[in-house]
Amino acid sequence: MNGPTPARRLRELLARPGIVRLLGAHDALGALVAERAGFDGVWSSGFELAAAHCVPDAGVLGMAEQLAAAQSMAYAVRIPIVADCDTGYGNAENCAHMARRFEAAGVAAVCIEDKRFPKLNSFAPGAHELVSVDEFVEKIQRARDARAGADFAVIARTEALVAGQSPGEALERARAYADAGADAILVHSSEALPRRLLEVVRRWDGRAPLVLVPTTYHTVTAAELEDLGVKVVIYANHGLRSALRAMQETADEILRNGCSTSVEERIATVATVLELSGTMAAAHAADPARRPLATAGAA
Ligand code: SPV
Ligand code: MG
Repeated sequence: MNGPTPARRLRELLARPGIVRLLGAHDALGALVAERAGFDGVWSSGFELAAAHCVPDAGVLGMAEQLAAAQSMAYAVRIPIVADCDTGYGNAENCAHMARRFEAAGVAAVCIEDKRFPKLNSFAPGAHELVSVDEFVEKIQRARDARAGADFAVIARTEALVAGQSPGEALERARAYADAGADAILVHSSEALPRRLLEVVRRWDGRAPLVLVPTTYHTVTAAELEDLGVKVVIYANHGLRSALRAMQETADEILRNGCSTSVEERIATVATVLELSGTMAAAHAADPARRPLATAGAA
């Protein structure tokens, strides 16, 4: 493979000034859309993947399915893939296996969360139970120890605020996870007005980069988060949600009108689909040994 590995590219993004923006995806096409739009990387979203399979985002899909999705994204684009690995597929031993497999698949980073299995999506009503700090620290350490190269990143996500804990408790967990070697800390919140989250951000001592997912507090801009010291922002599910709405409208309209003419102006052309898929085919033809270049002129 030419150039730096995906893991190295993510390291470089984390080291350079400015906020890093990831877009959620659940397949190679979504990842390619993110890359072409100019996102720095892709969030391989468990929520999107579960929704695409019409199953709850509650630990129903396993590692093999999430790995296959992340691998196909890593194959299609050159921007780094950060894989949402839910709770790490079991105990610390499973986390070691997870790290080896995702790294070997060309993924830049894995992200594990401190929920008890089976996790529940953070926006779903119900009990959000966490594992102990010690149990999660062991998962982080085993995942890190299992890496083949030092660039591959392990991101630790705390669901303390989602579980109703205080900013102080969230900070305590975040500090323990960073001290255990997590390369970045994702602090999740399901609040529309993220007062408790912003308290965590303000009180964070910077021992590891902070990652935020502004799904419910979407009026906060990336520039504002950057000013607060946040390093990575993830738009976790906006590709799927926009595609879903468009697909529903198209399906309804075709049945209502008896033909597709009224939607043709709004939907992607067949030529666009051919071009996006053909880009990969052309790259294969040019050099079968090389990863396909998804974006013309990509470094
Ligand atoms: C995902 O995209 O799967 C996430 C983010 O984990 S969230 O859905 O907000 O939990
Ligand atoms: Mg998820």
